[in-house]
Amino acid sequence: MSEDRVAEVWGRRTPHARDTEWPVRVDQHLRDGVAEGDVDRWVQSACVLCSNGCACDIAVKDGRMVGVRGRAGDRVNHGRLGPKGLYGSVEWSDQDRLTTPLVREGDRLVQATWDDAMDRIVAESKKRQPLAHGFYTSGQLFLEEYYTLAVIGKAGLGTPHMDGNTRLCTATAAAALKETFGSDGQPGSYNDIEACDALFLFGHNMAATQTVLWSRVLDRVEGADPPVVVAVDPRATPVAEIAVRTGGVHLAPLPGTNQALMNGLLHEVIEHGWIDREYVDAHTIGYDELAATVASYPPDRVAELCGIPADDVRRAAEIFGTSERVLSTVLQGFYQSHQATSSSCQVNNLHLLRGLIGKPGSGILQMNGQPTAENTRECGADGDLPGFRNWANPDHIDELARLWNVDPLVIPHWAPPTHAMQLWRYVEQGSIDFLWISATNPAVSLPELPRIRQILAQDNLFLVVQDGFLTETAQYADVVLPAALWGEKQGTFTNASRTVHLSEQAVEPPGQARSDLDIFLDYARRMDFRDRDGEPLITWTSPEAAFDAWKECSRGRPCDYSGLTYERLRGDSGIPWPCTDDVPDGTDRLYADSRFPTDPDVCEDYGHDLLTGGSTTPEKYKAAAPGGRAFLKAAEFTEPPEWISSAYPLIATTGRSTYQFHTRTKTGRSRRLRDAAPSVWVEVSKEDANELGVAEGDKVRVESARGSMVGPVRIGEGRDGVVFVPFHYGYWDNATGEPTAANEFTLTEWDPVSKQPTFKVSAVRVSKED
Ligand SMILES: Nc1nc2c(c(=O)[nH]1)N[C@H]1C(S)=C(S)[C@@H](COP(=O)(O)OP(=O)(O)OC[C@H]3O[C@@H](n4cnc5c(=O)[nH]c(N)nc54)[C@H](O)[C@@H]3O)O[C@H]1N2
Ligand SMILES: Nc1nc2c(c(=O)[nH]1)N[C@H]1C(S)=C(S)[C@@H](COP(=O)(O)OP(=O)(O)OC[C@H]3O[C@@H](n4cnc5c(=O)[nH]c(N)nc54)[C@H](O)[C@@H]3O)O[C@H]1N2
Ligand code: SF4
Ligand SMILES: [Mo]
Repeated sequence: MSEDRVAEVWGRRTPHARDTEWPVRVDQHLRDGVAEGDVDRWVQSACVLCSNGCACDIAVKDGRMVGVRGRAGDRVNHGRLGPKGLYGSVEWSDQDRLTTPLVREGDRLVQATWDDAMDRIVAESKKRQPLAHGFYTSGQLFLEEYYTLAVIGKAGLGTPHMDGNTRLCTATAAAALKETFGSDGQPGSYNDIEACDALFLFGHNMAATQTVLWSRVLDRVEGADPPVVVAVDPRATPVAEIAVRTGGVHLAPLPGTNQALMNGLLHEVIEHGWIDREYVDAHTIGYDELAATVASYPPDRVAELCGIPADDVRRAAEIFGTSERVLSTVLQGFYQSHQATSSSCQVNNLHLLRGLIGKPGSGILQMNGQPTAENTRECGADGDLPGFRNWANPDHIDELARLWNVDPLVIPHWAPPTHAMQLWRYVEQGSIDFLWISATNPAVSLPELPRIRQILAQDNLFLVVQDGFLTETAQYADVVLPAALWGEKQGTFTNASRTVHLSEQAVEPPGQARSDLDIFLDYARRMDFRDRDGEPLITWTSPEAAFDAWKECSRGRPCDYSGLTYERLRGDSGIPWPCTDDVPDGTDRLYADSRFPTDPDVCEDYGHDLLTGGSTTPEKYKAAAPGGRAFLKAAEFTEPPEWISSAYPLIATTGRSTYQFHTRTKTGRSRRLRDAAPSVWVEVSKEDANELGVAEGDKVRVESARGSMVGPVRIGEGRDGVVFVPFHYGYWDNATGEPTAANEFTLTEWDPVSKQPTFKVSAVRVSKED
């Protein structure tokens, strides 16, 4: 493949008409100096550099991973891979990896044996009560690893203090789906892209963050009967460009005003009668309250609140209201905000009002970000209970207790599971003083880093960090465990549209590194967790056996895996759940029958007040008698927790670059990706640059009430008053020692329902540095 996917991010177009198959285009990249004939074998997998989960084969030569190739027959990518997938998948694999455990001796980390490292962990663990333990995991492990960790936490130790970095990522996707439909579970399908007439992207820069999915959109845009695109993003992203080009709208609301905008769109849809009354009456509850709430959001008011033209609100609503088939996607521009769940629920509401769900071309994709975030949620490694079970429903607890053969009282369910922001607070206060971090780098990715560094550095904290690299976070650890990464272990994971892939082991891990599954199993063995009959609690020792155990746990639940096997996943394509004996090929889209999992004995959650986060009691929920209908939940707009002032006159928002993934442990080790986006920048509008007296490339400091970072100015096309900083560039510029992380200035606030932090809105000042 000679294309340069750094320059041509989405690759060659393969345009096609509505309702026709997305053509195949196979992308391949081999490391420098490797020719196709050199490859010893190709090993089946899927990309783990975003939630799209593009299926690929890994090229292996002499026991090394030397390249990747997209899988032509897979439903997700039809052979394609994007820049990160092509250039970022394997190059990291033999660069400064952790190869032995490390333990702390004074202020140094020194090499240790596995026995020594694990003995230390187990000794510290046994010294403590269950509630002194916290586990902070990821959206980047495999399903088998999460399920094992969840069983350890819930049935072994009995601690509610477990969450993933998915709290920063897709907690709102889960929350919005639970509030509206009763349970997590992606309603839509990627196949809806082929069939839609209008595509709405709410706070989702798909062109940069799911590049292969965006090439799927572009192939529709350039084919016959293209869809109209609407972009909701304060910045002029490539998505916004296409919105304008297709005759759609680019709505650029002020950060933090999504709820006002959504109320405005709903207002228009209701006002013009663009609703399917029959569908609403038969399949939803809450219409009257929704209509009453949005009645006070006419376009002129919304225009003022959001800082956008009223006619754009009208036009966007008209597109939603009058297109035959509408597909919506939602991501961090909505999720990382103070009214995250609420504004994301309004997207669900728009679809329900028009009955546009569960049909080809009409769907909702409450997106995921990380490649395996779906599994964190399903398996309960985010604190929720495995299989989308409801912690407040005693029957669900009993089911798990029977499955694991433990006393139901062992399973923590006396209060909601501890969310990550609370978990970090407990660590700060010292009530959790054993913290085990796996596959995440919170010293860069959590908000308000000056505070996080203080928490990590506390003397009384026993900190375990499990990673493939000596990350910024690992530097603080008492014990560092070297993990085998993607390609070095076997397991499954599920993409944002419920498609499950098997990733085979291609090569041996470096040195003594072990899979996360083996590490968790080793801990369980050393802790000697037992079931009710005195038998070992965890009976599996291989990924496939863990998968089989999970299948039983998921049986009968919305995320039913019971029809899947490793063998079936070795076919041409991944398979979307639910997959059972009745639907052996999986399920393309949910809710085709307009029946939602809201029955009180089925639902994953009894719901919340969207404004306050207050929980609905089981009694109140049952009294509403949802009976398989979806909830239309409403909320007023409220101002963000922090807003501009004379001291901090600009709003900073943060996000991603096409070429880097998060804290860059993998993409930063790829020469092409590193060169494409080597260092941080600060994006400001032309007008703001003039006002600040800065030009392209000038060094500026972005400072909030909490901290500051420094970077060169890039003049962008975004709206005035808004500064954008990518969050990939952790800590300090090695040459200058200056802080480079966006999270130096972000704040410790979160959405009341999903508890997802508000990375997208901080009040800052920007000043020129000498
Ligand atoms: N290249 C790349 N791709 C990735 C990742 C990566 O690190 N790099 N990470 C993966 C992960 S884990 C995730 S979660 C996804 C995230 O994928 P996205 O959500 O698409 O990415 P972000 O850049 O965080 O935010 C999206 C957009 O939200 C806009 N925004 C900011 N504030 C607001 C607001 O108040 N309202 C609205 N409507 N929009 C706003 C930003 O301008 C930005 O363009 O990407 C995944 N894919
Ligand atoms: N300001 C700001 N902050 C943000 C965001 C934002 O938009 N703005 N976005 C948030 C979001 S959506 C996300 S998802 C987070 C991401 O934040 P992090 O999760 O902290 O970012 P990563 O760099 O992906 O860290 C994952 C770590 O896991 C390791 N790893 C990868 N695979 C494995 C494995 O198989 N086993 C083990 N043990 N380790 C592994 C990697 O080496 C890496 O160190 O950042 C959040 N922070
Ligand atoms: S779109 Fe995501 S999953 Fe697909 S190749 Fe790119 S980074 Fe990998
Ligand atoms: Mo994420």
